Amino acid sequence: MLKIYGKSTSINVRKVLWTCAEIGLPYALEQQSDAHRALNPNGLVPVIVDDGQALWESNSICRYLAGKHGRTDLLPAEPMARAQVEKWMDWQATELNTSWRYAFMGLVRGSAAHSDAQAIAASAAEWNRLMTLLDAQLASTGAYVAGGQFTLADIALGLSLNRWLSTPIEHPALPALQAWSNRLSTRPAYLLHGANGVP
Ligand SMILES: N[C@@H](CCC(=O)N[C@@H](CS)C(=O)NCC(=O)O)C(=O)O
Repeated sequence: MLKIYGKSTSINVRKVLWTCAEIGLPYALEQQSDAHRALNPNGLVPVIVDDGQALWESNSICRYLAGKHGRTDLLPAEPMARAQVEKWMDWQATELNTSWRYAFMGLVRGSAAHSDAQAIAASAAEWNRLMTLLDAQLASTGAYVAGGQFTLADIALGLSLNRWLSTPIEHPALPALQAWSNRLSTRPAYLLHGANGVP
């Protein structure tokens, strides 16, 4: 059986758990330990072990699972359609994650190293700028992040959406983002692993 190392409350682990739920894939969730640290030189989770091979990086794991189980609805086979999904996943892991870190660590985690009010405000402003960019993309698709269908991009960014909504910053009114949030909330797997009260 697929083994997943990590906590069910960790945002990057939740991407993998949500993907498994969409696929209907059973798994065994394992505690973080020396075992996972031996498999991932970064010491981070998630790490999976499947058919005796280890893999880390949450977005790569989600792509692997969709590919292995033939879920071309979640990750299209056609190169350009696939790249459009991957593009938004990459954007989440790079541009978007970089924007929110300071504000989230200061406001939600209460980190003393992230308590500078100006830096929090700058981080929140950049986070909102990028969520506004995402809102424009959702307005243009009228449904999901990469087009008319739910894909892995909605999983990666759906967890970011939940974190944004859960962080006490000023949230601009973003109607397409709100409609997408409502659309995601009809999915049991989002309610279980995304909008479940954990930022
Ligand atoms: N780029 C990595 C980031 C992984 C990451 O930051 N994982 C966090 C949890 S969300 C972690 O392992 N933190 C240390 C810990 O929980 O011990 C990915 O997407 O998998």
